[in-house]
Amino acid sequence: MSLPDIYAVPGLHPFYMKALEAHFTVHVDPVTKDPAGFAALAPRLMGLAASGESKVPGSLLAQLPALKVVSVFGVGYDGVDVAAARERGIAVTHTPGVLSDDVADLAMLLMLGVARGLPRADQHVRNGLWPKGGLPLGRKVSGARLGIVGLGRIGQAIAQRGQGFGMSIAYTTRTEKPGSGFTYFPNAKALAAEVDFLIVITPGGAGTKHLINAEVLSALGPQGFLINVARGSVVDEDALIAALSSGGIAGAGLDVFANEPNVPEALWSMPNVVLTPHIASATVQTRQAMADLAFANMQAGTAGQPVLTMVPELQP
Ligand code: NAP
Ligand code: 8YV
Repeated sequence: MSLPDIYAVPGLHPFYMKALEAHFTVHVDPVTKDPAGFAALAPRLMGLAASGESKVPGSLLAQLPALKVVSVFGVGYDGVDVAAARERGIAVTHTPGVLSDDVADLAMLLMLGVARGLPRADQHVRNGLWPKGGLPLGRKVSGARLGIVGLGRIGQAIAQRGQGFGMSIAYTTRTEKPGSGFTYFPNAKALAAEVDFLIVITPGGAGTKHLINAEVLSALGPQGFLINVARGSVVDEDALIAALSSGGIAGAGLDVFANEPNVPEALWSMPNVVLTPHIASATVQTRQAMADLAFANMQAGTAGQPVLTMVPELQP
């Protein structure tokens, strides 16, 4: 018996691909790879496998009449046209929760790394510069004021870690979380003005585009640090580069960028930034858990069974 056909975006994580290939006939990027054959294949495609950064526009969904599920390997799904999926009765799933610890860990790593100048210190030793002198002093993290933009699953995991460092915790969200025990600010600017470190961990998409703009960075001020582990679109990258170059803020730790995998060259040589290539969930353990969940959603969705983790907008 032939295996059900599914569509996969290019570059999916190998753990996810391996599970999919054992149970489906996986067609990677068939629109681009075989445009002539796509019309014949399209009516057989029952699932679409994507990553958190993938673009899945309504125009693609419209070409897939048999599609039952879009299973995203990632918690963010801002590239998926969820409204178009709803209109066509297509389920959209993601991988919430299983990656929260890793993303929170990386946020702390970036915060500590930029505050204490870890990359520069490492290079100092490796380049044999230690005997010639020391380094500028860092910024103490323990006991400092931490602001979190987005207090969802990952934001709460960051807050717990911040408490472990004796930090005071404040946050902003669209709706106040009275049970959290943390100090609420109604917007990012008001929060930025009251903290030393501002960590951004909201979803991407139109609702949060440039939530962190020149005004917010100005409120954060010359002693403040910005950490972004959310999506590049949430921060106005030009405004950030201007603030970093002029001393408008003290430094930044960035895992996500506006036009990945391209990072503005202006950031490359700045000593007051720490840059990572969107690796917040990139551990063996977490990527396996994400693959297991994304695969389970694909299997259930294509079989017409209830999926495990539907995106909130499509939950009954
Ligand atoms: P979540 O539980 O849904 O939390 C999202 C939080 O963002 C909620 O507290 C929400 O507040 C807040 N929020 C949404 N829109 C906002 C706005 N306009 N202003 C202020 N706050 C807003 O999601 P999660 O699991 O924590 O994941 C969050 C995001 O992290 C993902 O969507 C993804 O983009 C990003 N992420 C990045 C990586 C990486 O590799 N760097 C890995 C995983 C996730 P309300 O409750 O008020 O709506
Ligand atoms: C992944 C992410 O790197 O979950 C998300 O939203 O951005 C990350 O965990 C990504 O989805 C896998 O490519």
